[in-house]
Amino acid sequence: MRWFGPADPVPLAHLRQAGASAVFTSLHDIPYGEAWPRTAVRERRELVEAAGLRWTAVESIPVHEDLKTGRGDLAGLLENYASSLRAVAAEGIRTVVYNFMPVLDWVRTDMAFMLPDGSRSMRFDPVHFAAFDLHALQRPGAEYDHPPEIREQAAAWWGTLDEPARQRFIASIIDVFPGVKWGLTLDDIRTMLARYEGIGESQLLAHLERFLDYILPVAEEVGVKLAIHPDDPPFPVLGLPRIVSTEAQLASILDLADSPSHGLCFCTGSLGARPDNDLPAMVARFADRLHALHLRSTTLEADGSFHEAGHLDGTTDLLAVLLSYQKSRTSPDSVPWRPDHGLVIMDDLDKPEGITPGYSAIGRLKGLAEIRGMLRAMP
Ligand code: CS2
Ligand code: MN
Repeated sequence: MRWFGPADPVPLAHLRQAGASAVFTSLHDIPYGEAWPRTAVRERRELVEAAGLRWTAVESIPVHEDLKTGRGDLAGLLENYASSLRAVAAEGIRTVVYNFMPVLDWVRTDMAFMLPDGSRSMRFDPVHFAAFDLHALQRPGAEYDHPPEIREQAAAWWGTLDEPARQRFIASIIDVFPGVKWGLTLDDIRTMLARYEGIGESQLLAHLERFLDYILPVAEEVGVKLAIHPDDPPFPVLGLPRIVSTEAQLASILDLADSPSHGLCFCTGSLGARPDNDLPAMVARFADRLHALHLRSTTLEADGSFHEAGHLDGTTDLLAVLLSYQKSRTSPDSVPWRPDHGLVIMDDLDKPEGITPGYSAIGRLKGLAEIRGMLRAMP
């Protein structure tokens, strides 16, 4: 299970009671780009172990924006990242998840989407996202990125929101980074976007390659496996380049380096939001390069929207993914996995403030139980 540290409203004891034996966690209080001191890693590890769990994967050591844009003190940032890797390795943690998504981590347009049974889910609607881009952010050139009929519907929908509703909607898009609250404003996002001026996919891929060239030798030396997390959603947003969304892109990334430390965090939730991603086939193709698994399902809607589904429901067939993985993997190394997100159900519905978006207690417990059941029953 994922744990957001001592400030997480879901305590370690509850994760253990839910059936978890280990956690994915991070030192969320350390600003992006700074080196992690080994003592801080050790204290966190001891906290996890005192609760009867293991710290099996670091999610994430975030990659600073300057490394993605290629501007700033790159040498210092690379060395800090390397020293964080040394610190976690010295404490016995061998898997590190990261992503290379420009500006934003994952994006949804509705954080409280009601399903027919009263559960709450998170949804992405291209019309609402266009409203954000065109009317809230007012990004120059945004009109070229949304088809005319979407633009029309976006304008109409934006017109139905009063000012407080607009502010709530904006906050739910720009300030949802895992485990931290930065209080970003629209102007901050505009500044961050401007740094990507002139950076297309090939440039971003080159920046990833520069990062890997420096970091992989260190990772190999200390025995850490890096796992890059896919883009969520897996298509370009806000005119930004995306390089971790499709099977072809995953293959290009793996081709950047032939290193046992270089692999993927296969997130079925993120990748499954694209109908052309054939997840059982992808898992078979990359089986020996998967260093972490995030398991979750998504329901694709007819109009291009999608929402997060229960782990056994939705468009993604998780059992087919797991069977394909089992059949194709030849490496004897075990891979850390976790349920990625969960619905908000039952008692959690009454505590909206106490839930980290995506990381409810009971909905994830249900997902974990379903996945453990599948694994136990698999041949
Ligand atoms: C996670 C990502 O909550 C989620 O969807 O899977 O936020 C993930 O932790 C990061 O992108 C990995 O760097
Ligand atoms: Mn994920």
